[in-house]
Amino acid sequence: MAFAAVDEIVSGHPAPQMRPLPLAALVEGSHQAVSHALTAARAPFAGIALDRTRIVGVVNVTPDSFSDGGSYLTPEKAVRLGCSMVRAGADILDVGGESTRPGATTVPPAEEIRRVVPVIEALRPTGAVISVDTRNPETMLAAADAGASIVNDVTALSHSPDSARIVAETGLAVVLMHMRGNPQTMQVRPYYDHAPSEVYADLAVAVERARAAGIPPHQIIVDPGLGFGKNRKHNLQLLAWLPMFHCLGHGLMVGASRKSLIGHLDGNAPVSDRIGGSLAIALHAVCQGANLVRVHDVAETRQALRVWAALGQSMAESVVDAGRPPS
Ligand code: PT1
Repeated sequence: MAFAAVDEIVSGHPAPQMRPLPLAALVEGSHQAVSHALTAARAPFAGIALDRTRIVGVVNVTPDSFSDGGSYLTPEKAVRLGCSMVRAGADILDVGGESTRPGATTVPPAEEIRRVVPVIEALRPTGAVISVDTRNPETMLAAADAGASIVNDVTALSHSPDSARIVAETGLAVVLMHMRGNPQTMQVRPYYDHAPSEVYADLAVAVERARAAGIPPHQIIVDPGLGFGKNRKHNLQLLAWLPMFHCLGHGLMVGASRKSLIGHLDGNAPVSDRIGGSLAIALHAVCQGANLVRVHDVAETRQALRVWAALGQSMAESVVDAGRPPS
């Protein structure tokens, strides 16, 4: 992955200003810290090399999950789904026992543990890296014991004062996702002066909290949290400003799969008809350097990413060919 150009962002009202920055300016004093954060190679995350975009498959063990109407509630079905995702090319399986989609109801940690632990244990032999989608420290601990190596927390470790310590002590890697509000109320008139700058600032605070708790920097991934306290304009703005998030100096995850954002852009298409839009956003995220894409449709995403990578390779070779004298 490479950058072709860099813009400098200067805070301002109503929106920050962008101005093109000569690449040479990146090595100068005042830009050095941010340019290092932007360009330093990302170390492996939970043992996974981030040399290309990796696929995170969503395994819901919830009766009210938005995308599959709860058909994966039973552990057996969830395990079967997870195994098929591994065969289809998922690098990570994200197992969740509490839906966080807009309007979802909360699940007590004991019930959440009852749902996710057997599934994590059963998925371990597949060799996939397991992530647990939870905001509860009790569940993080139980999942770590069961074999998970990543915590994906939609509250960016802010739900409990114990979370960051538990992640640090267990040696789990973590995804810090941005949410404004909580799943019950977050979609009630979300407001930002400029969503990308505010989400960026909130994530910087979350990263600082995680680092202060002793979580190693390379074990921290950030995620702007599409659909979590954001309307259609905010979501699209975040997607347009994705590259800025690399300046946090951490790997970047994007999750847009089957979300209502896609319905809003395509005549209220129902959840079952959002694969095309999901792939379009996944490819956009890849082009903006996303390290992880969180998806339901692993086989389709894998194919799109492979074809896209081959096209990118061929484009690069064509440029080289064009610059060479005819032989
Ligand atoms: C996500 C994510 C997640 N999304 C991470 N974890 C969900 N790291 C759960 C809608 O508008 O993007 N990143 N865990 C699912 N959440 C939603 C949100 C589902 C909004 C649907 C919508 O339809």
